Parts: sequence; structure tokens; C-alpha cells
Amino acid sequence: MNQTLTALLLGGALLAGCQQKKNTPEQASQAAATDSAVAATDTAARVGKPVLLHTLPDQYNTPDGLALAPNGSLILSVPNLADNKYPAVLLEMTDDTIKPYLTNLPVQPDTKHAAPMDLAFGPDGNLYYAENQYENDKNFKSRLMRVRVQNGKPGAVETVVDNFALANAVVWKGNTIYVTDSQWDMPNDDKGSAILRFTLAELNKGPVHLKPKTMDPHVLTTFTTAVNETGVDNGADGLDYDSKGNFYTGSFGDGTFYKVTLKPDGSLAKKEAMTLKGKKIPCIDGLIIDRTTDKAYVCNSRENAIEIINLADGTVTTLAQNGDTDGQNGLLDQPAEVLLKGNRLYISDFDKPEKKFVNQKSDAPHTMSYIDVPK
Ligand SMILES: [Ca+2]
Ligand SMILES: [Ca+2]
Ligand SMILES: [Ca+2]
Repeated sequence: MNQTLTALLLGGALLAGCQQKKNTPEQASQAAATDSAVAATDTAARVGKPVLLHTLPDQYNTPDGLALAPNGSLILSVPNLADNKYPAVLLEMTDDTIKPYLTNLPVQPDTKHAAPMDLAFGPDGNLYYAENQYENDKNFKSRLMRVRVQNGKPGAVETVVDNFALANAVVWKGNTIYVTDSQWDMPNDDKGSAILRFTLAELNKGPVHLKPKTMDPHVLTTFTTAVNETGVDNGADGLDYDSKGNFYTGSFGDGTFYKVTLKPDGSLAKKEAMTLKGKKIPCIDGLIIDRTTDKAYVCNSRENAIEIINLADGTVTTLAQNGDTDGQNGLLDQPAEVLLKGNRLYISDFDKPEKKFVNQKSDAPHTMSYIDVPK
């Protein structure tokens, strides 16, 4: 980061701090009142200080997945699930600019929509994205897609895996891509979800066709959602691994945080629900692990919060949280995905609420936020 930017940021933080101290008692009581069922729109952060990065037009209404590109920019998926009369796109952004990266994403033949969620560059230099067709069709129409990248430019897009129910997060580790399916139901479990994995060599042999509602050989492990008052049965969502190669995922529907340990041959050694201390997280969306500190940055979508889980001891601390908001000024508006680049945590404000979420409605502005995190 250059000196000028650092100075600007420090100045901004100081100014924001001064403004926060000027909150009137009326504002403070208003913030407290938003804990009740019907909330007035919040205008202040309660914890932390998220900063507005980009404001997006209505044609990019539901920002989601984030990937770090080889050139240092970020690729953002915009599935437009809140208003899909606009086609889904991928955008390319820096701290100063945001522009289209790929706008002709192939639609799924039955749903007639593209729906890119999380994405990541593979060891082959191509870009892979998971699709969430679940809201268009619950009958296993989601896919894993590959964008051929040549000389830094996106080219043809092809299906590499189909028959997911709700492909969601992706992460490459070596030559294997791990994918969560938040709705991988089984014949005896309609609250199912799973982590699946595929080698690059296998993807290069042609499309993989999953066998829905089975322990397909690509299923690493499965989970069952304990459905709560939100009524949401989506399970395994965000996914990443720590410095020792252990994987972690969280349940969107019930907030359980799972640690998944592999044997040297890549098969499952152990799956355990971690006991967390300090705060119960009711909902986990996207997450990223800082492998230099083994801390997980977790989107608590339901409570408009970003939580930090110390993987060494399970301690939870809240990095940022606010009440219901439209997202202006960078306040969290249902954060769904995070990406850490250096000390900067980039946040997608998905803004498409479920029942009992702090976020009450999908609204303009559509926003990206960031927080510079202490190491
Ligand atoms: Ca289900
Ligand atoms: Ca908004
Ligand atoms: Ca909102």
C-alpha cells in the first residue's frame, strides 16, 4: 500500500471515529431498538468500521464470489439472484475501478440462467466457478464451470461438472478442487449437504456427471442441517483450508462450523463440529482462512456481521456488525463472501435476505465493502 493511501485511510478512520463519538442518545437508543423484530434502517456501525469500496448499478444487484486473479485484481461474481431479469456476470475490480470481465456466461439449458457463485483460479491458470441454480430449479441443475484464460483474457466457458443441487464455494488445493454443495440431499436426508472434490486430470478428461442423492465417489463427506426458525435447510457453504491442510466449512442454515481432516491419500480421516467460544454464530456464508495466522474470517449473513474464528482454540470475536441497512457508506448489507488480500478484507454485500435475517430487504445501493484487519 502506498503512503498516500495509508494516510488517507488513517484520516478516514480518525474522521469516522470522531463522527461516531458524536452519536446522540437518541441514535444510541435507536440502534438498540433494531434488536426488535421490525428494525429502522441503521446508519451506524455497532462493531468495527466497514468502508464502502464500490457501488454497483441495478444490473449488478447481488454481488457474491471473489477470486484473486494472477494480475492482482479481484474477479467478482454477480449471480443477480435478487433480480435476475439482469443476466449474471463476472466483474473485475481493483480498489479504484470495477468493470465487466465476462458478460456472456452460458445459461443452463433448462433454467435459461447463469448463476455464478464462488470462483477460483486453478493451477492451470483457468478460472473455475460454482453455479447455484437451486433457486431456479431444485432438481440438480447446478454446475462447475471453467473459463479458459489465455494471456490474462477470459475466453470460452465450458461445463466441467454437472448435476450439483446448489454448488456454492470452491477452493483449489494443489491439483484438486473442493466444492461445497449446500443441498446435496440423500434418499434418507432431505437436509443434506456435502463437500465434493475433483482432480484437475479428471476435469480435463471431459465433463463429470454426478449421481444425485448418492454417495457419489466425488463426495468427500456429508452434513445434515438442523433447520431453525429461518426455515432454511441449506448446509455446507463457505470453504477453505488452514496452514496444516485441514478444511473448514460452515452451515448456512444452522451456523455449525465443521473441521474436516484428510488422510495422506486425500480420503476423509475425520469430520467434527467445532466447539466455538465467545459467541454462537447462527449462520455461516462465505469464509476465508488467513493461513499465516490460522484465523477464519466468516460471513455471519443472518446478523450482518463478520466473525473471526481463531482455529487454534475456537474463540469467536466479531470484526464488524451493524443493523438493517441499505449498504450505503459501506455498512454491512448481508455479507456473503470475503477475500483477504494483504491486510485488506474485501466483502460482498449479497443483500438478498431470508426470513428472520437482520437485513430486511434487497435494496439499492448494491455494494462492496472492505475492512483493513489487524494482524
Ligand atoms: Ca434439502
Ligand atoms: Ca443494498
Ligand atoms: Ca438491504
